[in-house]
Amino acid sequence: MTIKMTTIDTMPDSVRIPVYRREDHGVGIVHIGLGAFHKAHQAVYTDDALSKTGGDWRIVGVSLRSDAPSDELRPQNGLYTLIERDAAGSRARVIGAIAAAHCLKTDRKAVEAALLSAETRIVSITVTEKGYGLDRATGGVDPAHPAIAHDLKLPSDAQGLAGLLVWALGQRRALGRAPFTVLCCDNLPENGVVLRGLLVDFARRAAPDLADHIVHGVAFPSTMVDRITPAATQDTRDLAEQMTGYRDEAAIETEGFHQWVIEDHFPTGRPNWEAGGAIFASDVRPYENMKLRMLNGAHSMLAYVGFAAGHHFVRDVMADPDLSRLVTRHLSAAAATLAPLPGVDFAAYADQLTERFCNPHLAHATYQIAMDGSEKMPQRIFSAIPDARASGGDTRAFAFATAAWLRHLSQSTHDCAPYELRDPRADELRTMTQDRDAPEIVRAVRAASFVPRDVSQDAAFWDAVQSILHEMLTRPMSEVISVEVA
Ligand code: CS2
Repeated sequence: MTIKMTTIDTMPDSVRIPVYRREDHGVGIVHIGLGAFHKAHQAVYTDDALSKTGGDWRIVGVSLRSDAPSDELRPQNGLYTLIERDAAGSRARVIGAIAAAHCLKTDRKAVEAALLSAETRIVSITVTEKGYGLDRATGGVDPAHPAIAHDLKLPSDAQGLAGLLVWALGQRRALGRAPFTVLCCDNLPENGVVLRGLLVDFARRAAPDLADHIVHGVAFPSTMVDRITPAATQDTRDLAEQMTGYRDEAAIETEGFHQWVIEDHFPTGRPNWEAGGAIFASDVRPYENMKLRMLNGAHSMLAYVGFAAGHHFVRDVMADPDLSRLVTRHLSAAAATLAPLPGVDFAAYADQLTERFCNPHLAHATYQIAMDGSEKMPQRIFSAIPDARASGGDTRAFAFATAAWLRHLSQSTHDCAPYELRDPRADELRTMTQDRDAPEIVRAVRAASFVPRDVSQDAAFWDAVQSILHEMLTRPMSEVISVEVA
């Protein structure tokens, strides 16, 4: 008989369970973006902190739109299984850090209460790059982003992140409560600075008296977050049931590796995340650049090239010797653009990434990584190009990655099955790329708002992109890859 995961009273000994009494610990964090990544990363660090040093740091998880995450977690009292999978095997662990789960759309009152509670000292966020409504060119809000457009009218039901946080910070000030620390955990460079700029711009437009309060009174530490976490599937839930004996609708799987580098600026306190291995640094930018350009840059390149070459998962891409050489090339080209980081050997980091990408137990879909490219390419690929130029380095690897992205946007199916283009700018990108040749595509995309001005002006770079793209649009990807590595 299937036992649903509502308690963990009879877990097998092989499954690690929380060693703390959950009910003894209050809530200190509201987390917005209750997806697999949060459950595999910040919630696990918090679980470790609670196990080791306790504190009132349990988490109220919030999703802005979908009620699936809260519907899965609520009947399980916030408990869920985390399965770590790598060469050392598969290990199951139950995480107890999530105290409650809500969806803004359906449980607005509960979300508002959590954001305004005097006990809430940190609001952490993983809404993915596209969730912010950020205008890359200005660093402020994009008034065309649907949630921003709605929230700038100052409705009583803010839908987007900026509107909700500015509203909550304003209410807290009116109630005489200290502001919470805002902790961005998405893959954006200087993510704390970016989020502060976004909220200040939103406030200037919608609630000007709050802008100074946000600039001077609210802390926005930056962070580098890392753990490869594929979307959970039926296989994940079946594996969790096999390993624990419980049916867990909220189970997730991830790799063994995890990393979190955080700027230590928490005026209202924080959990002892060091217990889970978090590193506190005065400047996280070098770590962010390393991770964004090496891990995420190589990920995007291999996803676009691999998907077009017929590989469903990252592990399949890595099993293809030519593609794996392209990954190695990309990693070393990206490493060459980085300022030295004391104590970190980029070559060793690249080897570790290769091993992580090869993880045979993780079914990480290339199509998943390929989505939202217009939100990912700037920090993963474009940001490296001026640095490569400045150091006299080669930009071929970045041109190849860019061409592969453009080919993906064109939805050319001469050598693969039709697929849906998933990107918040899908309509605009389709107009720029579909049924067009390489020069037309390059001309249109080069001038787009999400391409930084210095990259847009790099004629030699775009010449290379155009000639690679021409090959990609006229020959099967497998042939283009063979020629590229020859
Ligand atoms: C991936 C990331 O989907 C993607 O774009 O590159 O989610 C990646 O797996 C994580 O950043 C790893 O920490």
